[in-house]
Parts: sequence; structure tokens; C-alpha cells
Amino acid sequence: MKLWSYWRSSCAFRVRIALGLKGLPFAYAPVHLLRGGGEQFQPDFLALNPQRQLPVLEVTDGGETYRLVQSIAIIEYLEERFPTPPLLPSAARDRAHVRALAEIVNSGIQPLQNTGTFAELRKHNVDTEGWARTFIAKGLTALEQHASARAGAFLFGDQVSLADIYLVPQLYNARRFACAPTPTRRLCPHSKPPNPKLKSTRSFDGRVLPARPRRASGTSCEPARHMRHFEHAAGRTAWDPRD
Ligand SMILES: N[C@@H](CCC(=O)N[C@@H](CS)C(=O)NCC(=O)O)C(=O)O
Repeated sequence: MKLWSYWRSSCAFRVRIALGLKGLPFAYAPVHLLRGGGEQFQPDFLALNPQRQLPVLEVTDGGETYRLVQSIAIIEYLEERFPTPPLLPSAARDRAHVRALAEIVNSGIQPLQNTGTFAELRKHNVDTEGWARTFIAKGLTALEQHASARAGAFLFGDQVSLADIYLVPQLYNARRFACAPTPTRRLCPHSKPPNPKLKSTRSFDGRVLPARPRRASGTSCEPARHMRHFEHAAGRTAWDPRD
């Protein structure tokens, strides 16, 4: 398999995590989304994906080679073809729940803070980082509320699922845009600031927090553990070449 990816693409990050969790090796084809106006706009990339977005996964299946696009379609394909370990629960209603959690990120947050969206917003002099913080905060707050009743060690129960695969790259983006949840929130309490160079950061509800918020005593730090788990699963050297 071959993955066209960019180290900071959260959508490609999802696929890297799924490949990592399923133990599937892949070749890495870097596409720099910013350099020279964006390599996704070069003619050879158009042939790969007319939407000019990452990720693209090339697979050979039944003796033929295909290129798949859209992270959700790619991950569901991997799930069907390589079912172990499962990324979806066995009961239909539980699968619907997990897919809904993933979709809060997939359609409710990420498209609003994508590179292409920012490029358009800048034409209208919009403060893109403030815009991103607004939608990330709203989306992650909804995700947390929706997940809370059935969450365990992971977003759904005690097994990693599609929902976590969508959450973790979005948390990376939250840190990138200095949208730090309050340290007491269960979903992603930070023990570190999103960016050590920042003097302050913002909570979900817009409050300015000191750069190094103290974790409230007794607060669990499960998502931080999740991040380490996923970084390990995704294989840092395979996905972070920073070409
Ligand atoms: N729904 C798509 C979204 C793909 C997407 O937005 N990819 C971003 C990177 S995370 C991209 O390629 N942006 C470049 C651009 O919009 O110019 C998916 O989940 O794969």
C-alpha cells in the first residue's frame, strides 16, 4: 500500500493511525500542502484526487490497483479487508454511535479549519485562528457530551475505535490553534500547553489560561495516554518526515 500524506494533515493522520493499529506496512508519498502554493495543486496530483486533498491510499486488491480517497472510506475499507483488530463494535447501534462520534470531527470540525477553507477566509480578512478555535471548541464540547455516557478508557468503552482515530488528530489541531480544553475536562485535559512558545492558551469556553496550566489534582489524564498510544501505533518515523 502507498499513502499520499502530509505530516500535518489530520485526515492523513487518521489513516496512518488505522494502518498502524492494524499493523499494515505502507510506503509514504509526501505531498507538502503549503510549499510553492501547495503541491496538491500540481497537475500530477490532480490525477490522483480531483478534489486535490489528502489522504490518498493506493491498494492492490483482486489483482488490480486502486486509489482510495476520503479518510472515512479508506478506513472502512481497511476495516472490511483487514478486520483484526476491529475498529468498530459488533452491535449495529454501537457502530452507529461510534460512527456518529467520528462524524462530529469529520464533517463538523475539520472542514471548517482546513487549509483550503483558511485560504478562502483570508480573502475576507477573517481571523482564521480565532475561527478555528470557535469551531474546534464547539465540536469537541459536543463530542465530549455525546461520548460521555458510554466512554470508558477510550471514547467508546475500553477498546480503541474509529472514534478515537478521529479524535486524536483533532486534538493535535486543537493544540496547534491554541484551543486547549480546560485541565479538568475529561476528554483532553492538558498537562502541557499546546505550544511551548505560547505565553497563554484558551480553554474551550474562551478563557485565557496560563501557558502551563496545572492539572487539577485527582483528574485523570487518559487522553494524554491515548496520544502516546496512537503516536506509537502510527509509527512516528513513518509519518513525520517533515519533508
Ligand atoms: N473529508 C476528507 C477531507 C480531506 C481534507 O480536508 N484534507 C486536507 C488535509 S487534512 C487537505 O488535503 N487540504 C488541502 C486543501 O484543502 O487544499 C477526508 O476525511 O479525507
